[in-house]
Amino acid sequence: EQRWMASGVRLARDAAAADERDDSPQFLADVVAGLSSPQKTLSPKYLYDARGSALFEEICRTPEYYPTRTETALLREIAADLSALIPKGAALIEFGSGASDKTAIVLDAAPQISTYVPIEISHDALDQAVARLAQRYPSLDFVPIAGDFTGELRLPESVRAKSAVGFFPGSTIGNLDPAEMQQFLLRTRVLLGEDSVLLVGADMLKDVPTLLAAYDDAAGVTAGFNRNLLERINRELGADFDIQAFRHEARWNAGLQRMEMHLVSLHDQHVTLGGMRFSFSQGESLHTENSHKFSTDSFDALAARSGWQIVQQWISPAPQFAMFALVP
Ligand code: AVI
Repeated sequence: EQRWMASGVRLARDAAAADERDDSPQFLADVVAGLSSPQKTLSPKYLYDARGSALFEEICRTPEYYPTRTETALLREIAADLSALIPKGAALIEFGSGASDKTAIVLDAAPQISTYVPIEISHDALDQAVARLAQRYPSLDFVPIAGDFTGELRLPESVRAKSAVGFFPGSTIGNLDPAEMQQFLLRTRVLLGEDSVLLVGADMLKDVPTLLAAYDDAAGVTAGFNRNLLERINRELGADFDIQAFRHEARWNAGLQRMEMHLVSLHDQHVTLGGMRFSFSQGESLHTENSHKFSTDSFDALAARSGWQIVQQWISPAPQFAMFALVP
């Protein structure tokens, strides 16, 4: 068991080394394209380097950021219902597993799960999560996959032979654009197969002050998380962003039903990156994240156009957060 684990962890590290070599040309290309568009934009997936992942964990502990606490309490409440949906010997496949904090609730409630497959872009987070869970669940098989869960994924044969239970908590789905959400759900349907269940956590529409506070906490942790993206670009791509010359802003976009994070330029300035110069005028923003909020109807419509249907749903008391169980 121990040896198996060690090789699982090594596998993730090897993939990490390969990814680090390959990541930066894509990162550079994406940043250059994002800074060249009329509304300057960066993909939220780049928020999660080691520092960004640590800051996100810290956001989850702020009093204003209700989603994590609310979803955790909801999962505990519905654990027996979830267990009833999970077949014996199933593989639990988690998309964007991060610190795998909520996984233990499902694993405790459903000891019939034989295999855990965390898929996570941050190699550090993946390694740490697997090491921690392996101690707590010594008879569980681990198949960690270091990678981007929005990309093309393949599961090893040993996993494909089992009933698949997909787990996508945290309302991470809300960080995708609508077309990406649909693509993710369509791909996941193929990946998990006909007999699968997909458990998706989704943050629900609610009053705007609650939302604004959650994305702009008083201690400034979310602001630091947002600004860290510029620090990462400076560090990894040799840019010269003046971090202090940008302020964090959380906005509610009512038309598109989403929270947005922006970095707003405090004055006219320019930034150099990869031999190019990008100008920011005072008040111009760099859009760094969307976090879509759902209603039962909007989630149902999304599932329906992505080849899934809701078989069961659980919604917490306010601030409302939902868990949806989908089947093909
Ligand atoms: C990871 N994701 C679901 C978080 C969210 O709420 O959209 C990321 C985050 N951004 C700012 N605060 C938290």
